[in-house]
Amino acid sequence: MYNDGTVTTPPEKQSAPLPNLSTGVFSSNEDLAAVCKRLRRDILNMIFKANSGHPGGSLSAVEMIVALYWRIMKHKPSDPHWPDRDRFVLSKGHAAPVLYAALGECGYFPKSDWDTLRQIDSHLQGHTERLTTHGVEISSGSLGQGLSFAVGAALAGKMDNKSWRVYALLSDGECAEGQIWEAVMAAKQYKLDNLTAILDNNGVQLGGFTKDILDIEPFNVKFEAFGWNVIEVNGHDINQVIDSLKQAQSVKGKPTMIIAHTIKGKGVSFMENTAEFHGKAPNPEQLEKALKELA
Ligand SMILES: Cc1ncc(C[n+]2csc(CCOP(=O)(O)OP(=O)(O)O)c2C)c(N)n1
Repeated sequence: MYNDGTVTTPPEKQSAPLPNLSTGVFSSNEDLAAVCKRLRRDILNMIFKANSGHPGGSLSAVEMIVALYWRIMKHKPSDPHWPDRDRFVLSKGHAAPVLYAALGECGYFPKSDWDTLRQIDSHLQGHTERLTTHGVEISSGSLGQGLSFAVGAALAGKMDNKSWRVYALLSDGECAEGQIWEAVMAAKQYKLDNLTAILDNNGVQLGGFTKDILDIEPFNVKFEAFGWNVIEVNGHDINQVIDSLKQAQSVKGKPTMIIAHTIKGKGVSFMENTAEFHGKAPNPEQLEKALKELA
């Protein structure tokens, strides 16, 4: 358990030392395409081992998570509660494996913990748990709540004159929740230019295509009408994602919504653009095929 802020894992099981240990702030010059592939393999391996979990919406979010954790956010894996850290809010909490993959790769906890995904007593539950997992800012489960949390955090940062920023990752099906739009209005009202949300717009949810269940498009004019700065990117072009996140940092007086056009299940041919692998683990043959495609 990590709820007292201490790491209880024996030192020999800790992850490899991180770059830039003099400041503790994570930095890496690693090729990001390689990092993305590795995260996709991590996600599939941990979901396979658990024999349950959400591969589709985890795989679609890889480039956004890597852009944030490897290039954009100020964060210290050795000090998860560092007061000056940027805050990341995983609003689409079922995509916990992509966050666990990044946190493990960055050194927040030993990678061997991935093997405990979804087990009783593991700190890596199917939806994120703020009090037990280093690096997790919000407990999740109910879609629609994360943006409100992010608005509160961004408002607190402004009131205290802090320079840290807040990032939130949403999903398209999640935007059917009315609470998202309440938070969208509040963020505009309070001129939260320290808040950047990313919409993982993969067009597929649990039961099929979002347009067939509740068609929320066009997202761009909706968010603009609600007073947000809107940027659209190919969510699998990591350079576009990084550029958009940098642009958002210089926008004044309003929050930014990055609409990332993505593919559910990205990187694994038989998982792409289908609801079948929204919440299903691969079987041994499927895992083998997927890992070959991601080699
Ligand atoms: C309030 C709420 N209703 C239903 C669910 C069950 N649920 C989990 S994931 C999901 C579909 C999510 O689809 P989407 O938001 O598009 O996510 P992604 O495609 O990125 O995985 C649903 C309905 C939930 N977690 N919370």
